[in-house]
Amino acid sequence: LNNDHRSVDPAAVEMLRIADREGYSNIWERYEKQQPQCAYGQLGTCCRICSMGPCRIDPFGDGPTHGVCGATADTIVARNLARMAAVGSSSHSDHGRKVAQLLRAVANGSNTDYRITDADKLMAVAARLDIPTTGRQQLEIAADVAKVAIDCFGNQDEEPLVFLEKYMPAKRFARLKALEESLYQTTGAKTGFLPRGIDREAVDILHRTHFGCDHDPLSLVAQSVRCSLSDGWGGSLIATELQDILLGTPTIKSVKANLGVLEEESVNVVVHGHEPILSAKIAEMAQSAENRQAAEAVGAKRVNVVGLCCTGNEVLLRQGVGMAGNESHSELAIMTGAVDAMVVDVQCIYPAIADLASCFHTKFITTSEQAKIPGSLHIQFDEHHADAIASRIIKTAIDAFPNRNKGRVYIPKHTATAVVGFTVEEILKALGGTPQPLIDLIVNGTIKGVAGIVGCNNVKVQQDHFHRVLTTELLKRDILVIGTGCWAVAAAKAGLMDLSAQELAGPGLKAVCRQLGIPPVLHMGSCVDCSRMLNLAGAIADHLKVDISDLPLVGSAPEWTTEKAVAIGAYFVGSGIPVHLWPLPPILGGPEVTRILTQDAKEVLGGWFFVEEDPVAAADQMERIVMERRSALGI
Ligand code: BF8
Repeated sequence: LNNDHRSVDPAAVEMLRIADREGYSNIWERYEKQQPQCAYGQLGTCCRICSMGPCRIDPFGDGPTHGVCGATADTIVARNLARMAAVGSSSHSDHGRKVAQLLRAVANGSNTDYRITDADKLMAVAARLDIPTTGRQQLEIAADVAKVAIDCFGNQDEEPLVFLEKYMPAKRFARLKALEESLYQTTGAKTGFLPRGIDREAVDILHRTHFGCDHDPLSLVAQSVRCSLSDGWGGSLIATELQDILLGTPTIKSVKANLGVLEEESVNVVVHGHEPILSAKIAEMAQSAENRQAAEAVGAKRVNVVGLCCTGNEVLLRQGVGMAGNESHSELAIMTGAVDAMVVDVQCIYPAIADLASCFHTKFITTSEQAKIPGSLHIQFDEHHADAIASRIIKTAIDAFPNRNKGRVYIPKHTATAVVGFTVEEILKALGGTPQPLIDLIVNGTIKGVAGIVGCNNVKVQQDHFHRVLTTELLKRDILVIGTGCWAVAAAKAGLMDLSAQELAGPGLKAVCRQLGIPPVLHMGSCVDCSRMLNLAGAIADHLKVDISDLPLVGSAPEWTTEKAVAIGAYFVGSGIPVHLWPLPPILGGPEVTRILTQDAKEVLGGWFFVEEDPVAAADQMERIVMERRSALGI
């Protein structure tokens, strides 16, 4: 069954057989039709910035070496990379902005559909931001937290982002500041690494990559890192922290993952996208007595809300909602014929779903003004009327249920159990309130180090293969694996987050996991929750009074697809964490950019990128980095 070049997931393989038989279009089939893909695009040497172009640089030196304006391959590659980082950062950060605005609305009483769910988290965030809490009303404190967050977006001063300054470990902050100063002294030119305003850093990239502005690869790469840091320690962090305040900080729980979470006898609502302000409400309203009765009235057992991708991760961790799959599962879920509604908000949604859904009774519902898809049903979400709109969406799914063609329904039976919800708070709680026990285990070599993985699915790679092999290889080597996003879904589906996965770990890690009753692979959330990984790294670094780049930590983005992954990779590197990537990023046509990112960054930032196509070799390299860092620390 697993003998399919498209996926290692048996549920996917079953669905792909149906797709082949029925002729359903899907990413794999459309990818084949795109072959051969443009080599200039793959190398990053295609420029479409002005109307004298498009220009392209021949990397083999047979054709033009400069664009019409004179731009070199390195300028073109660096500009394209910077724009990817700006788009990725903007996507995460704009998500964070909406959460901050919602917190403000809850605090001032203009939104009553949401509330402060986690008061302890509110206090912890306020304390971090030096907002006074003693003797003050909860909503007053929430208003102040929201204001600091919102101000981070529009800050017009030259000072660094407040969230970044308050959360980033002191040594890392000092290193980036010193780097800016030393570059100024040695070159006489300003190069910034510490972000100022979240919106500003993205606009800065749009400006400096306009025709005839910044052509210096180093300067463009530096701004890409700065903008990405405004995502990791800004927009994404704000999204995570404020979602925890509003929706609750996830706690450790056991859940189910894979297409088998769909139920033949229930109304199935799949939430897909990124913003839990919507998906958490849908999961909540599905439980209302009114909706339960409505479902029963059409002959269904219940309304079964399940998740896909990152918004799936959000409701998985907070509400224990079943996880239908990662990115490449989104079309496969529709092909089961058992999805009554797929409800999407923003990011990582294939527009092809509209056509596919039209072959079934499935309602494909878009909800965001920022993500409209031709062929879908648009039900505009408005957080000020969230309960009513979520209920309307559920009613739409219930109304679709009787139209289901039962003869076409096929749900693969596969599910795996996953223990998830390892926020920094839960990890510290398990360790007795301090990172010291984890540090001791690392120092005495029981655990060699920690690998943080985030990644998508990418049709260029067999679905989940890289995720599974890399993760398993790292565990074997006593490296604790933490992560988020579609990688986390892959790991959950593969059973790597089940307690039985302890058996796959090396002796040290296995003993620790057994003692704590945890799996060796920790699900920390959605992609904005990569900020949780930064915070864990930061907590350890601050505890030891060292820089993140001193710690035996390493990152990877296997099967990466999106511009958000570029931003995450760049803010890991900017935070001092080396990052593995596969497939190849579109930079190899620029030798100087490639050198900066894979070599020079090591010295300057303490984090750098490396690429490796083979998951076992990638694990070898990651282990090597961990061991080098251990010996540099003298442990
Ligand atoms: O933000 S892992 S495909 S779903 S980009 Fe998208 Fe990639 Fe999945 Fe979430 Ni992250």
